[in-house]
Amino acid sequence: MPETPKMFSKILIANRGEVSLRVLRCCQEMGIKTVVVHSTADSDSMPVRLADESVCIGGETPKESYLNMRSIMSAAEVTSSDAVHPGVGFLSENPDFVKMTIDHGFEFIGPSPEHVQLMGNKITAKATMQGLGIPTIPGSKEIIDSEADAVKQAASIGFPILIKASSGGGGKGMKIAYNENEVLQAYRLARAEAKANFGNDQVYMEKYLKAPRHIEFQIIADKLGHVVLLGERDCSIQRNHQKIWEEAPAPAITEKQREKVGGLLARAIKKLKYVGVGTIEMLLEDDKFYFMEMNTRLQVEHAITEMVTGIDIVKEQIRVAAGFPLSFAQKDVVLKGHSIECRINAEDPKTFFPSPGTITYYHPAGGPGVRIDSHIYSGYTVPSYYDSLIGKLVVYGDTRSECLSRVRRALQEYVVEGIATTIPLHVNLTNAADIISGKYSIHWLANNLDVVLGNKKGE
Ligand code: MV4
Repeated sequence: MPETPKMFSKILIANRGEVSLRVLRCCQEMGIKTVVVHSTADSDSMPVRLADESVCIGGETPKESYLNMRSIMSAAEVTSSDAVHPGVGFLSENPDFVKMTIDHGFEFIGPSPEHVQLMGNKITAKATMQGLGIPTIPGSKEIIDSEADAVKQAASIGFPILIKASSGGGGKGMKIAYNENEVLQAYRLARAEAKANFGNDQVYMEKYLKAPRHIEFQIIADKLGHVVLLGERDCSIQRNHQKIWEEAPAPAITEKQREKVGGLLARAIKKLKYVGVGTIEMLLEDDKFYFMEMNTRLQVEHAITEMVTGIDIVKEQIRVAAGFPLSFAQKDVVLKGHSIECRINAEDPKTFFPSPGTITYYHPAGGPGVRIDSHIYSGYTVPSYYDSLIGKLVVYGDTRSECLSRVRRALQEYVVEGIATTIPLHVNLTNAADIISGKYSIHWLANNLDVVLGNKKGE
């Protein structure tokens, strides 16, 4: 007999910035006590101020603090926490951290270490999903471990080809070859880069899709075997693999496509006995979907899915980790309206250089359909040690057009002084013809920098 689940009394949040605050707010609403761990650079952060307890776990660099597993375990132990929420980035997809958390007697708010490991290896992830009937990009079945094999496989796949690192993600260790003369160099470079970045030089090969869209499906699964799809997001507007602007639902797909692909994915996830929130990243080209990667954590852009489903994804994530069933079934999930997220980064909007420093004045936008998830405040100093995300402007509208108008209006209201931010870049995006029409691929931003930098009107 399964035990009756018991909600956590205290959760340790092993992260920082806006996501730490997002999880903290959820815990407070659920009546769960919070422990926020922080580096010496984050002692005066908003999540630290709002938490029931906080523990300094190390120095400014991520390695000393947010990646310091032992220090985080000690903090969980001395505060008698029940569970650890890893947030996004840092240790959230590290199977050793998941194992360590469980071995110390805490619940990990996320999937099993086996699932995290399976999806962390892109070759095993792809083979698994293919075995479950998910379409994948044509390519090598296995690791390519010789130059002769690289040449042979490339010829059989057909050019252009893309070589990817098995431990990759984020685009590191990816090399394109447009013809047979480029294969060997691409292969050598991909292996060297993979080795340098991940300490693992295993690579594989795929047909290179020239201008796909990045569409990701949000799923959530409980320990009783229920799997529910929460629709999808288009995250094609990105720069150097950093997402900048995301939309839900994806403007380029039909209800029929959503149901077909979404159904396939939900059934695959159920067969895998996956538990927790997850995102299945797909590429869409010429009306065909292909599996790319699965992220086994909460994502920054989860909020736009919350806006169009009315579901608190973090709350459900915590509930399923504690062993409760999902509080809704697939038939209860109805996508309504449209949502857009603008990532507000502490970056120069023309050079994209980081712009840390003190915020001298802060006035967040408000009004109908506007949600801002941000840890910043007037007088806050953005440290230089971490990624540059300082907030998310998350907007809802009954239609995509109303949503866009609200994004434009909210950006006019939003004031952050003392540091440079990407707010002006988003203003230009909202006025670009291809953004207004919703016709863009993963290369749109790189190909339209003159529009985004305000040097050219987007019409
Ligand atoms: C691809 C691709 C085209 N063809 N695979 C980027 C990072 C990693 N997650 C996989 N990525 C890609 N894989 C094939 N066979 C293009 C990309 C890609 C990309 C994907 C999604 C969002 C932005 C991107 C930017 C550049 C390349």
